[in-house]
This record gives sequence, C-alpha cells and structure tokens, in this order.
Amino acid sequence: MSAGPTRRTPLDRWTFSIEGAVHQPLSWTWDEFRALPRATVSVDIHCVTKWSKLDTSWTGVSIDTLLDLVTPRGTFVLALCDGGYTTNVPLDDIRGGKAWIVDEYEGEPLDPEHGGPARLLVPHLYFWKSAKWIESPTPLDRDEPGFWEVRGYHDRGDPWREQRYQGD
Ligand SMILES: Nc1nc2c(c(=O)[nH]1)N[C@H]1C(S)=C(S)[C@@H](COP(=O)(O)O)O[C@H]1N2
Ligand SMILES: [Mo]
Repeated sequence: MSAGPTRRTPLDRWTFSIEGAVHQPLSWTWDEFRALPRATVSVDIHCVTKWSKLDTSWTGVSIDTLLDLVTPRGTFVLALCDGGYTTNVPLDDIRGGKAWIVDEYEGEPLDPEHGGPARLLVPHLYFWKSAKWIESPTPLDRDEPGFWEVRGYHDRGDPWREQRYQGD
C-alpha cells in the first residue's frame, strides 16, 4: 500500500544521503552504495491491517554500517522518501542489528512497487515504518511525526504491543 504513485528512478539518478544531526554528512551514488558491506536477513514482517508475512529474505546494507560512517548526534530518525512520504523512528529502534536499507527481496532486485531501488526495512515495527523509495534516513535531535503518524498512526508502532494508533 502506498500514499502516492510508485516511483521509478533510474539507478544513475538515484540519490541517497544522510544529513541532519550527524557529525559527517555523506551521500552515495548507486555504485557507491552497492560497494558497502552487505547483509542478507530472514525476518517476519507485520502489516498494521493485521497480516504478517513470515520468513521473508532481504539483502542490503545495515543501518549500523551507515550510522558508523556519519556518527549521528540525534535520538530520532525521520525517513525522507522520493515522492514525499516520511516516517519517524527512534534511533535506538534502527540500530543494533534491527534495520537495513534493502535493495533485494528474495535474491532479486527490489520491485519499484515495493520500494525499489531501495527501501528502509524495520521488521520489528509495523510495516508503514519501512519507508519505500528512501532517499535520506535523517537523524534529528527531536521527534518529528511522519506521514501516517500525523494522521493518527502510533508514533512507534510496535506490533507486539499492537501500537496501531495514537493512544494504543
Ligand atoms: N515511500 C513510501 N513508503 C511506504 C509507504 C508509502 O506510501 N510510501 N507505505 C507504507 C505502508 S503503510 C506499508 S503497509 C508498506 C507497504 O509495503 P509494500 O508495498 O512493499 O507491501 O510500505 C510503507 N512504506
Ligand atoms: Mo500500511
């Protein structure tokens, strides 16, 4: 499900950067991004409308790898996407082996419909936090609600606590 049209960005025009509350802002071309250390993970994902999909396989770059390069100062991250979608996550929810920028699903390039060239994957939170067509996971020193969060979705979105809406 998407809040706008599927983005179709050619790889030579793809941009990815980390700016904001960081000591060392950085940007990557597609080739530079693909040269970073990669990981494949098998995880369960949870949609807010109750379905879960078990044991899905994704490949990409760990958020830890990226954060080590930029050294964040903030405590939150606002994911900014091509097309204007945003979603917020506490920094501690995406570091420590919990989140990735993925560009492959089940060993194949990630479909544009599902966020390709690359999306954020935060499997332990509801799937609206897994921002498709991500351009910048931006560390901030304050929490700033994203697209669905300003429309009433829960600020954190922990499926085990059924944190669907504000107040859950
Ligand atoms: N850029 C962007 N990312 C997004 C969305 C969106 O509308 N735009 N929708 C979110 C929501 S609500 C869900 S459920 C998942 C859907 O991912 P899928 O299309 O791969 O199933 O993407 C999330 N990431
Ligand atoms: Mo969703």
